[in-house]
Amino acid sequence: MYKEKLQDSQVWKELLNHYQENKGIHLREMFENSSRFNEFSIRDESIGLTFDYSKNLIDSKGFGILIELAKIAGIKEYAQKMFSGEKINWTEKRAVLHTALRNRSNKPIFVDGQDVMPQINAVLDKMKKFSSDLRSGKRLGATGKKITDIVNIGIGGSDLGPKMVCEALKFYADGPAAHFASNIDGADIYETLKKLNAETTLFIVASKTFTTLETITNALTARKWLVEKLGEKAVINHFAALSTNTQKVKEFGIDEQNMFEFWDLVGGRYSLWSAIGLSIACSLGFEKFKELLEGAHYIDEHFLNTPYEKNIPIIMALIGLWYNNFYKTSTYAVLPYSQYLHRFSAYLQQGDMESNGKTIDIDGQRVDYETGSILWGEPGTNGQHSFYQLIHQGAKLVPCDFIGFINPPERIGDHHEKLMANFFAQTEALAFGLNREQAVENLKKSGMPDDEIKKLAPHKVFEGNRPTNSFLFNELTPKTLGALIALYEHKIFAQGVLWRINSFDQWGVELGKVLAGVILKELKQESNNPHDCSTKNLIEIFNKKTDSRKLR
Ligand code: G6Q
Repeated sequence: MYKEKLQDSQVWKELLNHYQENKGIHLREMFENSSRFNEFSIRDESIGLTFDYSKNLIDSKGFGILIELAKIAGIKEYAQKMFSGEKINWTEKRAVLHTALRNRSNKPIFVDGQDVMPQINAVLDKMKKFSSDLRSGKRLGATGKKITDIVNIGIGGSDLGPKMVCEALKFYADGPAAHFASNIDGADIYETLKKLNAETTLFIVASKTFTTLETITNALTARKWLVEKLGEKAVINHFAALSTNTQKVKEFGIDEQNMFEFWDLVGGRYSLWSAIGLSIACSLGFEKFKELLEGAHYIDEHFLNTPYEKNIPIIMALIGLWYNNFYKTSTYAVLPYSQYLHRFSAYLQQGDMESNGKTIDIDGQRVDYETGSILWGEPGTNGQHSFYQLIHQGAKLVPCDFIGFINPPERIGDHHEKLMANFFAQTEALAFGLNREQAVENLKKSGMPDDEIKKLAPHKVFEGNRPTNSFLFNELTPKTLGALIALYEHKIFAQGVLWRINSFDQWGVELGKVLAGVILKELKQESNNPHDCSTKNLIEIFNKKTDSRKLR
């Protein structure tokens, strides 16, 4: 499917030469060109976004070669294949159609000769009815009370997306309160249930396969809790399922009326646009959920139709590759200057690292170049008071994405100006730093004696030249959030094409699902413990302790 190995291409060699020749150039020098912002930023009025990538270690020539690389990789051709339903997930022989879920144009998309849009629209209609009935009180609990709380029970792709979105758009939430239980640690569901009243709670069991150990264990615990309080008959009113597995859903006792289907053409980490988004629709209302889809669809069109040179996800992908493969950075940070986005980096961690944390290429060969980066981050300004130290003065280069909003959903005093003053100050300081003369000057002003200044000055120097992207949106709305998520999804896709890997399988995660099952039997002492001496001893120590545990 993918073209030649780019790393053997002439363009790659040109990039390498360009890197060798220019790696010493400081952003201070690059910014002597006062039109640099105009050259390296994109303003999209329709979605209300300024994407400023001028504070990167890239000049016009380097950018041109990177764009050439993207063209010879054929990113847009492969995007077309994805959007039109070709089975680009080659290890699982599946189409990759999260874009169909938000295909607001409703143009037919065919997989194996069948248009997938009617089934997608049918589920959206069902979600609309279910969520409005729940919110209006038309659909009640078993004892006739209105549902005030929903609990999404799922993990990984069936948890991180809806949880992140419900948190990000909490400001707009006017429906039942949304809770999330994911961890198999009993503490998660225990602490969730503790706060709830069975009569007014609806459980949404979100599992594509409906076999995931964590989810089924949590769902069974919730079911037991509900049955103890309201009796077996109440299950039908208090449980819904989001799944591809009708049989297993029925076995659990969930009414088919309350089952929302999705399909193998949707990967878990790309599924918040599907039935997996039901908790979003219940909490915010279906109209807001639709706006989220619209924002993503807008970016889908941008990705498909905008020339490479102005294509935001492609530029994001190329900048990421530039640092990952040439500067050999191993991580990048995503730093939202919005408390509402406090789960955004955790969400993206799965999107990026599960998609591109691969080493086998399309030819079945182990790659001899770097692939997926490690993504991490916390909302600003909290991060500033902890790990920013390393970003400013550490020995490692950590490229960062700063995400901010011009208007807050609600003005509270001058909080927002103070927040955004930090955003701008940080990106400026990271780029331009503080040289020795400036550091000495500052210390002199504080009245410090010269001999002390001499000792302290090196510690006060900031080298700068630390790259950042800035994403400045007008405001945080369902539409802009949808757009933001889709930008990263397509960035990840584009990097997968550049690295010639399959961004849409997850064999590493599948392994985890099998491993624990084997040891669980040993913890229950139903089978022998044939492990290495470390694992063996740990299991034995654990098993001895179990006897004295107080079981709930
Ligand atoms: C996502 C992964 C993974 C998956 C979870 C939950 O792309 O496949 O995170 O979403 O393992 O799986 P189920 O939805 O099948 O329970």
